[in-house]
Amino acid sequence: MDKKRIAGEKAAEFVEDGMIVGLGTGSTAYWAVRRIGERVRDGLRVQGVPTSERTRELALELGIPVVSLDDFPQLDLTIDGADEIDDNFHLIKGGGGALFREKVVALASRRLVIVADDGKWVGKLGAFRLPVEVVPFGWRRTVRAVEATGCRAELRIEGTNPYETDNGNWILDCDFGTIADPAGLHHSLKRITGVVETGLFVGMADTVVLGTEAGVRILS
Ligand code: ABF
Repeated sequence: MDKKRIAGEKAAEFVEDGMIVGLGTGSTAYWAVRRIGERVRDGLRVQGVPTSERTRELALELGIPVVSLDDFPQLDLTIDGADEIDDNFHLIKGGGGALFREKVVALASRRLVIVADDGKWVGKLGAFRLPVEVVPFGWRRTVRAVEATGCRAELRIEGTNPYETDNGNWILDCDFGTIADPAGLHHSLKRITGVVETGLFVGMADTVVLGTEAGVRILS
């Protein structure tokens, strides 16, 4: 059973004619975007706001009309993936390096639908290292300040260079262990000069579509 695929394709059914839809990043959201593309070819009229350059390319390839968030600041629905989902629907996102734009698009949406395989469903967040987007200037000082909040932070490397986000920033992958207070940790990190955004999406997800061996589970 392709859990990612059944979750993504099921979530694509939430898209209604005339909607402006946030298009997520990652291998699970891929299936939702792909299905939306098929429905567009069947006559569905939607406009898409991608959460990353690579999703933008995919959407254009699939014939989904792409618009900018600045022209369409209020979205009806965003479908996106996650790295971890806890019992309160708090998320860790950003394994794909797109957390900043994903959060901006999600915040602009009336409804955030998260698609994932059931391996992402965890009791407590933190087994997955928390991605934190930081400004390259002064990043070593920023690392020290981030680590002072209680983690081991590692600069994400791609090839031989720091991974660069669509926004020209870098990512720290931070091991906090189990995260008991996602909201508190997010705010502690956001107070650090040099931190742009964290991969903690607290209280943002409205619906979770999980792919399981037994089929799709829709949780709200
Ligand atoms: C994206 O989806 C990221 O926020 C997250 O890291 C990723 C999960 O990727 P996948 O669906 O490929 O497991 O939204």
